[in-house]
Amino acid sequence: MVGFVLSPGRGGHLAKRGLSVCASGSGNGVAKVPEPRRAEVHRVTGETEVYVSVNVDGTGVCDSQTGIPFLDHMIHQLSSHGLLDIKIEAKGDYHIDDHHTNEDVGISLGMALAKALGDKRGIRRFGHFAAPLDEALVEIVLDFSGRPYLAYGLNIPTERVGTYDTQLVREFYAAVASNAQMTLHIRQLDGINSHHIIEASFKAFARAMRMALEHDSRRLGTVPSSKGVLTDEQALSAQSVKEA
Ligand SMILES: [Mn+2]
Repeated sequence: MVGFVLSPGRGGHLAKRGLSVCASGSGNGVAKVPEPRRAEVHRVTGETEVYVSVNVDGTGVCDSQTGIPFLDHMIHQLSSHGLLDIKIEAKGDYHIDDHHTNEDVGISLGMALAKALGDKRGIRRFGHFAAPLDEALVEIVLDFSGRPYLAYGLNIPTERVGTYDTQLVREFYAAVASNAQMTLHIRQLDGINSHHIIEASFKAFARAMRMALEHDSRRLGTVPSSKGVLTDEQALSAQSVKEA
């Protein structure tokens, strides 16, 4: 397994311009009926244009049109098993390959999650799940710590699933972890079929996120950190400035 530290706001090889972000409903911890945690990101670069909306308190409604069919299939796993409402519209420089669009969808989804969660009051913070898909078994352990880190342990035996380059799985997870400010460990416990291994990882990721992001009533709306802070606001705002 290879671990590496991600710098917040990664994605610097892309020429960024035209970033806009809005968020609502992060809550103040005293509302009787918490507002749904939603955010939108519209991100435009010289290589891609990506729109993402996320409702963390959703019911699993998904409309993903990334132009990359296998990635859409995986986004549907996140939505369905994470009970996240996700809408994605993306277009990019597919004539080169799917790399930029795949990564920028991950960046935008991670940014939308970070914006929707705000200061992360009341969440459980940690999540873990091990999901099987036939012979494949993948475990995800994650922490919405404010500290981007990815330990990626998938060994996918084929270069492609359909038209999807399986190297892009790692790129997608790295982009989400970096921009959602998440510590993310992915362990493959078993598996032979590439489609099964990847899909098991997304199912486990979805359920682990659901565990981490659900409301912890005993938290009483406080930030689940002994330091009192779980969001690197400086990194988030620096990213917005850098990418604007
Ligand atoms: Mn499948």
